[in-house]
Amino acid sequence: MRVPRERVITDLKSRRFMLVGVVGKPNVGKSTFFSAATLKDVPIADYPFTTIQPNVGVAYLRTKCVCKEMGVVDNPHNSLCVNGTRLIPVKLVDVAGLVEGASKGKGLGNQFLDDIRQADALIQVVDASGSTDLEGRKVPPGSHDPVGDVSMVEHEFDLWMFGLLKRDWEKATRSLEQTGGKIVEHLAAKLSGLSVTFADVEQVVLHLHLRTEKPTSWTDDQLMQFVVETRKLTKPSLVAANKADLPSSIHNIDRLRGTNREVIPCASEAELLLRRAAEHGLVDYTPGDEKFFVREPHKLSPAQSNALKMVDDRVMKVFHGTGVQEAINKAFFDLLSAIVVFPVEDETKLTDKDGRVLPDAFVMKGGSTCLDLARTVHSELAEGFLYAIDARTGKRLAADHRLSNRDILKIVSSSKRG
Ligand SMILES: Nc1nc2c(ncn2[C@@H]2O[C@H](COP(=O)(O)OP(=O)(O)OP(=O)(O)O)[C@@H](O)[C@H]2O)c(=O)[nH]1
Ligand SMILES: [Mg+2]
Repeated sequence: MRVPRERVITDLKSRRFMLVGVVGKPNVGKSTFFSAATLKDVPIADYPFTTIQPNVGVAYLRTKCVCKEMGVVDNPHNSLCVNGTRLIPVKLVDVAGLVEGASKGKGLGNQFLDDIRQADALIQVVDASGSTDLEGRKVPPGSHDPVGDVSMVEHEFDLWMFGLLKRDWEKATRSLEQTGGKIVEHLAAKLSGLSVTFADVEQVVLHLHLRTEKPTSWTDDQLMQFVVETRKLTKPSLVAANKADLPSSIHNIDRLRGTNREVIPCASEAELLLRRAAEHGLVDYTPGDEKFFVREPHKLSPAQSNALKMVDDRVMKVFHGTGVQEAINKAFFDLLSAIVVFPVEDETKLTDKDGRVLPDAFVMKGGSTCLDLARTVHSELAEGFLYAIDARTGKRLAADHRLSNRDILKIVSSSKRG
């Protein structure tokens, strides 16, 4: 099927949308993953530091639509529905590669780290085939061990956050103790640009039993522990074990799994090829499918035929998918406990004001409330919020009612848009 190229999210800077960052050392396939997921043309090349400025784009979350359950034929507006599978826009950012020493300015230095400050979760792309060294230079496949790459990237992130806090640590903590200031507030203010909240800091400090009344006593090790736990909490990540189509990857994928991280075998180049072939009507393929179908084999050139056969033999038959969509879905649904909610204006017909059936699907953070949904739809709806109606049960729900995955809701508001 064809996923349209037009942008369904126009306001990419809006914080209404969760953001997932695609990170990793140079030359592992981050931009290929990003391009496959967003169909945005971005520079891809087999040398390090191809990407310098971040690329932001729209990918899709794949989930079962509610149309079949509700017995309706839908007419989506902000998303797509393909035979009962909803594809909902989400935001992805592809950034420059990170090398050891980046936190001290090596490679492109802190630029990369700045670009993922706002990310809610990270997909760390790894060259599982071991055909790039620690700095992303080409080496014979299988000659580099990718296991260490994962911890290198995490450690650089930690060193950067540590440096941010350490810069004025002595002075700031002394002054807090003298004036009765709160260390949790200080840390939250320092890290607010990284989407770290007061509640996040409080949780980590409590968990580590750090002495809040005497921050001058914290050792560097304790501050580093704080940083590590804060990263894990606020930038949860998974590993996309990329270049899985290369034979040397198989063994490394198991070894990466041995590090107790969520690891998804990935073949970004294969996904890009399938998405482009689908766009040109050559194959039937919806992102996340386990198989693809060639429409008219006789119309393919020998090169196209060979490329598709390779994808089938080395990727689809081995891994049952390219892993790109799975990584995106897992980042949102597992790491961020995201839910999908369907707002409607008429809770009996499941339509919007233009009569479109199940027009919108929104991806929201787990734990979001009816009022959060109103805010997501429109700020005016939230200002005049009265109650919501559950389209399945007809029940009224209060502002603080927590939403469930696949809820279909009408927001009743005193504002004009209600
Ligand atoms: N075999 C194989 N090669 C891939 C795959 N994905 C990417 N590549 C190749 O890896 C090289 C690097 O790809 P990029 O997407 O530019 O990598 P990057 O991580 O964005 O690189 P920087 O921007 O330089 O950090 C290119 O030659 C890609 O064609 C894959 O799934 N399989
Ligand atoms: Mg790149």
